[in-house]
Amino acid sequence: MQNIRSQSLNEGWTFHQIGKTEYYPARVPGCVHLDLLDNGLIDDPFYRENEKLMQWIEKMYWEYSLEFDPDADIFERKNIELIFDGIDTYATVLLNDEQVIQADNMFRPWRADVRDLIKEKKNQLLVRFRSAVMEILPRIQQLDYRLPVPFDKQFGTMPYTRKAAYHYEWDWGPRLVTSGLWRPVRLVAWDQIMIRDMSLKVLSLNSKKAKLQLTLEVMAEQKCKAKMKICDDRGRAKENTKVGLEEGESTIQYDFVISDPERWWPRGYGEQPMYDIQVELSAKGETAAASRRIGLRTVALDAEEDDAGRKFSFSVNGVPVYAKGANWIPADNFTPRVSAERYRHLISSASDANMNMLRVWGGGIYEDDIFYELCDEYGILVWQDFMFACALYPGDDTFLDSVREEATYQVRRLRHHPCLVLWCGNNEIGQGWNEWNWKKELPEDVWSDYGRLFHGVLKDVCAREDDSRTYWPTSPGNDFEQMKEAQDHSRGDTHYWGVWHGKEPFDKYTEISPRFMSEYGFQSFPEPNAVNRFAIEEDKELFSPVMLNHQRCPNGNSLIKTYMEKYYTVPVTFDKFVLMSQILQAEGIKAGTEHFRRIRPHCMGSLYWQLNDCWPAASWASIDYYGNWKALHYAAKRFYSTFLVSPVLKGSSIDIHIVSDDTNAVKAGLIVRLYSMDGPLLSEWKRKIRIKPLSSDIPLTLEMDDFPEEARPEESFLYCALETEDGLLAENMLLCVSPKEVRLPEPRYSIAYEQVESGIALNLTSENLVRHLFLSAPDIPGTFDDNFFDLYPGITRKVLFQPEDKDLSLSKIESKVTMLSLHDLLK
Ligand code: BMA
Repeated sequence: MQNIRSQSLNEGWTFHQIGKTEYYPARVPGCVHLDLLDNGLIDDPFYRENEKLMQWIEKMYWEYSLEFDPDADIFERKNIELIFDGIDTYATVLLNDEQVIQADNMFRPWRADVRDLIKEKKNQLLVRFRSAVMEILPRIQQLDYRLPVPFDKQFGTMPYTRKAAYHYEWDWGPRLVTSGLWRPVRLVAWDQIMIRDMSLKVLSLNSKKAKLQLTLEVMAEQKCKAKMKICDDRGRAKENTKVGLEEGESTIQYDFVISDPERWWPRGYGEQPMYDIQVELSAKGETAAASRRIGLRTVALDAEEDDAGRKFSFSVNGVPVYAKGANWIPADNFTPRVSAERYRHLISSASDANMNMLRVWGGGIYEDDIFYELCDEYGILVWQDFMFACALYPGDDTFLDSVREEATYQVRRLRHHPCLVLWCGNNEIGQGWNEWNWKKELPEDVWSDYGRLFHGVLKDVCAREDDSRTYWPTSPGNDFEQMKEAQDHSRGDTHYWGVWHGKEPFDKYTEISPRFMSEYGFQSFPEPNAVNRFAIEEDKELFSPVMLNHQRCPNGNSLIKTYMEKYYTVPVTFDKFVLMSQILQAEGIKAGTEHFRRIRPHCMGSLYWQLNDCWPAASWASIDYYGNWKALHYAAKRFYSTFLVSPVLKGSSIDIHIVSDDTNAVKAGLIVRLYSMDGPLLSEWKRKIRIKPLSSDIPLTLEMDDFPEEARPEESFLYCALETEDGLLAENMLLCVSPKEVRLPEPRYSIAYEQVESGIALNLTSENLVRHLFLSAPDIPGTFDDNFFDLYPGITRKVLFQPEDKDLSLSKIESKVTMLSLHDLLK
């Protein structure tokens, strides 16, 4: 962030297990599991049931060491700091045999002033990790009660340690309790001045000017006057001024203006211009520089009471934004190996599926900087939980001080990102207290501790460090107070698990009317090629030990099967079962999401559970661990598009809903066709309509009694399209009976391949209805821009395949593409 002298200490580490004599090379940033894997000391923890063999690792103590020489340019300076951006978790750091850090929280950096300890040559840096489990176990054995935990049932140490909760197992992830230097290590040195932190706040914003407030935290060797320069990469701000610095720490505040500002918008509402604001401070012959990339926008959460309960509606630059997206979990059990490319793939996939919001859920990590940078770039809003989930936490001063430190650091690190729109205290703890028997089983003190943490420490940190965003204490939450009753769907945000955990049918979604749906989900398996990467042939059975190991939701596989029996039939082969599970998931979530969009503005958000996976497994994710889009993700691209046409069967009437997230009114043609599934068109309705901005309407209602006699419900379907002169805005279809009763015809479609500039186009034309066509090109790495789609009689669909190897010939690809539709799965 600034031009002070800095030296990376990421290279050259070794590690060993305390009590053993073998030393091995280690990776920093990294963790002990990755180092054991790199050195061939363990097998891939994700393969088959290997996870079970890895449980010893969490109980061991590990030592990481580095011998280093500081750069001459560092060694000469008056001030030298050793900085660890992240230590996971209990560790003592020694430099040349002197203890310099005692770490106990993975979510904050650790620094030490090492000027007096550092030597010109051969410095010994040692980091001794203690087991996060063993550190806590003896302590909690003394207590009269245990704090409730969702998954770490055997030991129950999770809430006592400031470490990612999902490391201790979750209902979509393994138990792999890591230790290590999970973020970079470096030396930082300066003589006179150093900028510790830089923040920028938008004070006011209109089309003519943006008024910004700059805050700098500065360290100075002695009291002095400094010159301050502010500029930006677009030449809109230019300031030269003088500021006074105290000896030690000073805070400088300075207001300035950017003229003719270009505003930052969430995806779908406008562009995402960013300004790189650079600051230089010069004093006593030294210059310290810092910069922040910001976007200019205002954000507000309207959580006022209304006649229906309590709203939960975000607006950006004054425009109400319907939030469309999913919940984000860490992209790996071992996050240090998540590359920038993997982050980009996931965030761009969210954007490609027309999402505009992700919720960083509280059982994982405060994400890497790159996550928020990508969200800024793609216009994806971020709902940020603090890292607390599904458990109660201690309330002693040491714990609260540690959280205060962590939260202050994280809010300061992230507050300049335009993507960030909400701070949320925790995941499901208010709900847990009121709905999961905790209230009955635990002393009242525990609930007071909850108050101290979520209505004291975190609320205060947010108010002090970032008053531009709302702090929402818990999700789901009814209001801003400490939650006294069960979640109320008419107030605040909702987690609805009646479908899936509650075994309710998909159409139950349409019976609830939340104000903002922040969690709902349904599981599926990753595609056959992905399963092959963690399982062998004999494992490919739903209840095999390996498949059960890669399914962490109790009864998850039985639940998928039960739902499948209800809506379709269970295919005979495992590969087909896997594809069918994806179709089921896509249909279920589609039913929910379309409803939540139809009831706007009563409901102003839909975030399904969950976007991604941390290992290869059956889960609620729409993108598997390897980055493959499941059927749900392709469906999301359709059901989250700006315009939605959504037909709904109500008794014998069919309402055709049109939902628009466009800020402009649009003139369009609505076309509804009743087809026999075998091809013939039976009826057609056409309407010219004007779609109001940011709206949901029913421009057309059909009566099934008026349908021609040939339209047998189990053999006909309704096709809906919304068109303008420029092309198709949206399309959708409706079955008139449950999928189980449908009699799908034998598919009759043809395919023509065409080499186009960006890859290979597949032109698919069908004579009859083909449902959920799945295209794959085994052994040819590449992506289809659409998949698991329907083909409608006589309508050609163009799908683009982009092979990674751009030189691959058309005929090679042609011979490799395979196609399976729902009809094939039911055979
Ligand atoms: C939600 C989440 C997670 C969990 C998911 C699926 O409530 O907050 O705790 O993984 O349900 O059960």
